[in-house]
Amino acid sequence: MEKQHRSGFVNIIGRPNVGKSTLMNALVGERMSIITNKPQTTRHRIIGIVSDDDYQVVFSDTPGFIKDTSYKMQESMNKFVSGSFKDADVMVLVVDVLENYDAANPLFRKLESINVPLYLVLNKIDLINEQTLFNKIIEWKDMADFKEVFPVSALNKKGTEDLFQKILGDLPQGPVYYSKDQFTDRPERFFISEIIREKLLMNYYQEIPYACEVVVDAFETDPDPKKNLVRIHAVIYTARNSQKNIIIGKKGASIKKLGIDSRYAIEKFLDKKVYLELFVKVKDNWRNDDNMLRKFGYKE
Ligand SMILES: Nc1nc2c(ncn2[C@@H]2O[C@H](COP(=O)(O)OP(=O)(O)OP(=O)(O)O)[C@@H](O)[C@H]2O)c(=O)[nH]1
Ligand SMILES: [Mg+2]
Repeated sequence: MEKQHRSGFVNIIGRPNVGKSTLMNALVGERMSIITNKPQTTRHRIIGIVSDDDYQVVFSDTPGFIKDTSYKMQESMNKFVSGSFKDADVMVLVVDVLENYDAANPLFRKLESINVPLYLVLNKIDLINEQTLFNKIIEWKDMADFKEVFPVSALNKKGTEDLFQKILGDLPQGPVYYSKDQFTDRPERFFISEIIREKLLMNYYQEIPYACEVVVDAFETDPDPKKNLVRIHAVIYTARNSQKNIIIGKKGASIKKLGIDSRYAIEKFLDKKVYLELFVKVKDNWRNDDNMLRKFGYKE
């Protein structure tokens, strides 16, 4: 008899900077979500699909839940997190093993309403010793109705395969949601804009990268296949003119470096040569502007 097909949605949630995107990339085995050492790196819900003949797991990476929002953009980011509570077959809460439980955080309070298997991932165990880990497991294990606690180092892919196998066991019988050769539902353009945003976060300080959004508005493959070349035109939107000047830098030095770093990473991602043009535009206070948030995909 043929084996039943199992499938489902596995949604990864947690506070900013705990390693959700690193975990999702480790589980999917692809570099999909951008990762930086700064909080609020991920701004959208990004899916990564793992398929085999008899299963399909659809992982969702989500933005880190922001306790105190200052912009409408962050409210939208939190809405992406809330949305992930509604369609989950399995939920994975990721915490940094060094963080403490915060009873006042609405994210943790929302855990009570989850009625699908909920796993706790204590991430970054490479940073602590066994005694500390033991204490942390005791501290966290009863904070919600966790089906199991997984000590993990997403960075070193330690413990991630066990987690994957456990998740597979929880998946209900279900249909093939996406084509079996598909890794995600977003176009290449989205991932390219994310790579540029990753380089913005790495190259600029304080508020600057947070005030930026990147839109790829042209993506053309050279008609000559021997060239193996794509031409990309991207716009970096900033919230103020002074930020635009900082992005560009003295005699354009800063944006030149950003362009080089981005091009290198995009070439690796696409496995093609890339010709990249970056432009900077100002959209005053776009993080509170409903129209701009719609244009940038933060609102319906
Ligand atoms: N030492 C260590 N660092 C890790 C581990 N997992 C992730 N990190 C680091 O933690 C930082 C944040 O990782 P991300 O995966 O971007 O975290 P995130 O939860 O997606 O962050 P947001 O998108 O901002 O919410 C990066 O510097 C990662 O390299 C781990 O297992 N061990
Ligand atoms: Mg992230």
